[in-house]
Amino acid sequence: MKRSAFIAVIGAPNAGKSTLVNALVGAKVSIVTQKVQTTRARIRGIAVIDDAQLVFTDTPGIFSPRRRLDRAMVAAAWEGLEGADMIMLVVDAAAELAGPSKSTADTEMIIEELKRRKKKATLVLNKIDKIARDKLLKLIAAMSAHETFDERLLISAENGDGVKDLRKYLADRAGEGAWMYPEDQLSDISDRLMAAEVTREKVFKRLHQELPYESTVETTSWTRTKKGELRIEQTIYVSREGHRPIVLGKAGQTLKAIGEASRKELTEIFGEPVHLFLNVSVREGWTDEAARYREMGLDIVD
Ligand SMILES: Nc1nc2c(ncn2[C@@H]2O[C@H](COP(=O)(O)OP(=O)(O)OP(=O)(O)O)[C@@H](O)[C@H]2O)c(=O)[nH]1
Ligand SMILES: [Mg+2]
Repeated sequence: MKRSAFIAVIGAPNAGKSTLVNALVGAKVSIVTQKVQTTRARIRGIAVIDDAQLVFTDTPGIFSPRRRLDRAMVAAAWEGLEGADMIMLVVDAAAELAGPSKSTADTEMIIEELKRRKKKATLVLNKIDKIARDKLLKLIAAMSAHETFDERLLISAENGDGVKDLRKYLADRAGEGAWMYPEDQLSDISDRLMAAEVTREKVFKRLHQELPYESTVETTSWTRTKKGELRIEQTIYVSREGHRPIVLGKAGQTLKAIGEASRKELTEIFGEPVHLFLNVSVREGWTDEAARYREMGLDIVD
């Protein structure tokens, strides 16, 4: 008899959810940046531990949404709980210890909502590499006051501390059930979306302020050259004319660097040479277009 479990991974923006899902899967399935609100839609990462298949749902960070795109992202995160056998709440332990902040307020709000929904969750205190041991114990004690948590685990998704134990803990709790994915499948996103996400990661890493949040990347063409090599075309949508020159950079240097970094990673991911062509398109109001949301795997929420 096989075992399986669906595990939702939720938390405030920047808590390290995507880093953790990648670590649990053992491959990069979800993009990671230093900026908040990197993940926009639900992405499944799949790991097999002996007879158990664990299907992790990485979700967008949960915060108080204002813009339309934010609302769609937060709704997608809460929908990640539907059908989940277990919930992991990932918390940036270093941020918690640093005192009240946007991050701690978001975490507090998520805990309240979990309580309201009568959901139990496993508390995963992340980024312990940034914290002294004695302070951690205090933090655990403080967080233990919440009856929402069935278990508390300390990890560093970045350096891998505690990740093996967490994986085992989850695998041990998986119930009997058929595997939902083929044994070697690592994620549920298409190659086209994965390619767009990788380029979006580079956009997030190289551009700042509101620009990353007002941009999106779509794969528009996926073909083979005469020699049979992979040729990918993508469009970076921005919402204002003034953003185009910023994405391009002086003499096109910024766009070139984004393309170069993305191409390099795509070559690794797909295991073959990739020819990548990037266009920049100004599309005022793309954040109100259903088609743009569909491409990202999101639904518009009013
Ligand atoms: N020091 C340290 N940094 C970490 C750890 N885990 C994640 N990070 C960093 O935290 C930042 C955010 O990581 P992500 O994995 O993108 O966080 P997220 O929760 O998916 O963020 P959103 O998708 O924006 O909600 C990145 O710069 C990571 O490198 C950790 O264990 N230790
Ligand atoms: Mg993320």
